[in-house]
Amino acid sequence: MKRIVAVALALGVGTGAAGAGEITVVAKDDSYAPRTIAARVGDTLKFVNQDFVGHAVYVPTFGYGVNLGVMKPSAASPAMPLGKAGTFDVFCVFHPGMKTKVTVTP
Ligand SMILES: [Cu+2]
Repeated sequence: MKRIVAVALALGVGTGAAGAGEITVVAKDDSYAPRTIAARVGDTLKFVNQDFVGHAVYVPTFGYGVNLGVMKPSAASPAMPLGKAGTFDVFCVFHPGMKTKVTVTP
């Protein structure tokens, strides 16, 4: 019985205390919205492109580096799981001004 409770907690089920939410970031007009994101470990980020041009989501920060590839117009990125606490910036390969700052807390 104890083991089942532990698994439920690890999955963020039941208590609402743990992470595991999905946060949607919109790419539109060559910028990300929101520009700052407060997340919890266990949450996932998902990027949605509402622009008429492609965007390419990547994180250059050491230890958090990820490249989600190109999102065509009206497409979405693969989910980006947030596995550890910290702060990093998300950019677009094509548009240097596109940036959102993500802070992940335990
Ligand atoms: Cu872009």
